[in-house]
Amino acid sequence: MSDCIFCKIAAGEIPSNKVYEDDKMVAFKDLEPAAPVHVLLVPKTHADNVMAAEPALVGYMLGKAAEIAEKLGIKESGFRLIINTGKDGGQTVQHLHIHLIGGKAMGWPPF
Ligand code: DGP
Repeated sequence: MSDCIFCKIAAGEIPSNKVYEDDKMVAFKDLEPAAPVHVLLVPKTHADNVMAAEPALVGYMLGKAAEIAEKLGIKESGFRLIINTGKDGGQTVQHLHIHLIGGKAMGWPPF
């Protein structure tokens, strides 16, 4: 989508702090980190949200999240994966993204 910020980041048209990239997805540091480690996993093909994305792609990204967590040094201590979806889910960018958050102990429930 031409006016989608995450499409532009994924295509390298807007700079970001990338920590991972392959032919299907990128992962880059969140602009407003909620924890010492906070990256966003974003598919290169546009999908408005998790419901609009191919399930196989979502599964692929989840597998990569574990790999990226290891690369970022939070595999042993633990981490959280979040997919905000829709208005009540708190989604502000309408392009599927998985938050990978860690580097501190987190509570539950998160709201
Ligand atoms: P969500 O609320 O789940 O839609 O989260 C969107 C996240 O995207 C939010 O934590 C801030 C982040 N974000 C928004 N715009 C940019 C940007 O241009 N660059 C980066 N790195 N992160 C962004």
